[in-house]
Amino acid sequence: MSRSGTMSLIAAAVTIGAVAVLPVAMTADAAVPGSLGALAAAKGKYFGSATDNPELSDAPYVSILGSEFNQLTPGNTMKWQYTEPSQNQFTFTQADTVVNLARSNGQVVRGHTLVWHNQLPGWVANVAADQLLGVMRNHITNEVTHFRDQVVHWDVVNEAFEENGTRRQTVFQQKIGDGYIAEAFRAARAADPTVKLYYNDYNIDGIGAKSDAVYAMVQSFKQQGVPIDGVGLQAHLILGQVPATMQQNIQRFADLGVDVAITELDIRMNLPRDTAKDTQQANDYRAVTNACLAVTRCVGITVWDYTDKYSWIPSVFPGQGAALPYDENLARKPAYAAISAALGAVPDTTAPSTPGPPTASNVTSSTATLAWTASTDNVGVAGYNVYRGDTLLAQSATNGVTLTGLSASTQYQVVVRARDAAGNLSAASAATTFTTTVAVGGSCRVAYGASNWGGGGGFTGQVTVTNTGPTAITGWSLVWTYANGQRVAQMWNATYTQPAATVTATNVSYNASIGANGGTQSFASTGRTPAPTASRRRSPSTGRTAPSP
Ligand code: G2I
Repeated sequence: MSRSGTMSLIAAAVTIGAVAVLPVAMTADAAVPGSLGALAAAKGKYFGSATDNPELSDAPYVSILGSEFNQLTPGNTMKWQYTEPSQNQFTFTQADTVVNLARSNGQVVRGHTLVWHNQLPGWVANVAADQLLGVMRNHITNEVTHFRDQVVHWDVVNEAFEENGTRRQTVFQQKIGDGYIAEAFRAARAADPTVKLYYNDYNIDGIGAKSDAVYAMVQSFKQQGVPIDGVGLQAHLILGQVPATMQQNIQRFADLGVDVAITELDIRMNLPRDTAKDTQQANDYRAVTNACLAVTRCVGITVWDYTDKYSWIPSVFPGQGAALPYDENLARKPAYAAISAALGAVPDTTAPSTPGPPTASNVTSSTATLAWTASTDNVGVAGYNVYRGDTLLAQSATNGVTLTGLSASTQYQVVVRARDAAGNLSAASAATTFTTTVAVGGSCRVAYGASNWGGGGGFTGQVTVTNTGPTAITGWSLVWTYANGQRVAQMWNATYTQPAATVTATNVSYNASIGANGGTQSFASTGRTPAPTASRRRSPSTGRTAPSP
């Protein structure tokens, strides 16, 4: 069978099944319905992500990596520094880990990269000029042979041009000369006759001096029969600066008879993110996706990792970042929705089912725990909103929540509505009513001093209330009960009532406030005999205490 296009292979693998010549890793048929990978596959393309070995211990990250994308690129571990750290000592362990993960996910792999001036082990620079071509061929032969039938593309040569279109003066350029790129492609073809061979670079996304130079090289390779199959546009872009000529540029390469891949897409912004930047970024991702979709030979898009958590941008461009479709908490950003929509996702207009009525438990003066029967949704329930009337009291990712900050001694009638990721809200559940309990809180200490006068016919009382709690009190009453028939005769700095044995003394306007953590207020009284004896008691209630004199 021919290898005329990556996705025709994928389609063949899906429909024909086990075709002997097909690498297992090319059956990118496991994409989860609705994922970016599945949507792209339906358009005959892939949507992939770079990844890197240290990230593979992050289980939530790996879960999305496996379910959302149908193509992976190892971000580092296929590079020369990792694969041939000492001359002719090849080690592919880390890259194999990524390839095996991709295979288990049914994802195709782009090989990145064989010949690059960066991340080269130090020994390469010391190779004699007349030896370097042989060393480069040996590297290519070993790596391409190791990954034969495991990768669908190779970035054979990476970043060989300067911005003005001249050749970058790398060690390969200087010691081998202009012909090194063609030689690299020939060596790769000799080691694997069917893998797609790419030239990959940045700032060749739109038409300009640098992409013109790459265009001229591809054109001459085609004329001379140098085996090149594709051009990788890295697309490390800046917010609001998707080249207007991107689609035209993709098309002109396609017209030369090569495939085009968007190989390292990210769109960076000046931090911090805000809504306007997120919207612009979504528009930019849409534009890039549409540019690829518009050209049949644009075979797919790879984001240079999918989450801001693992982006290379902030360490290289200080103050910039947030360049990817998922944020650092692995939540989808507006860019995700824009890509998804551009790839043809059908908008979700189906609301979740109505949740069951909430039941309230553990009701206190300020909190209550609610639980309800979960809703279902055609795509997935994203969470629940709890309302009191029109007021949103709380949101919850699960079918339960503890409400906090409620008012004491207050009746609450609440309903729950489920929501999905598209923002569809279910109908409201049946209502539940509960009443918060009476407020308690704070604490106070009361000091009471009394002395007899008038030959035992009366007494004076002096009371000091101390607020031992952490919050100030405004308005207080002190309640106590006389044991032996005493009556208040007169009171200063408080008003009082004494219907029987129990006295309630309440602040007057000028001593209503008692400061936190030890603030005090005092009042005094005279009373009729016999004088009481006991004088202190602590009570836990705010500004209300009940000493038993
Ligand atoms: O620079 C962005 C990309 C431009 N196109 C070619 C790509 O291969 C390149 O990828 C980046 C990786 O994403 C980075 O992860 O290449 C960088 C090196 O030029 C990689 O950065 C290196 C750091 O510089 C090292 O300090 C670090 O040890 O990653 C290494 C592994 O984490």
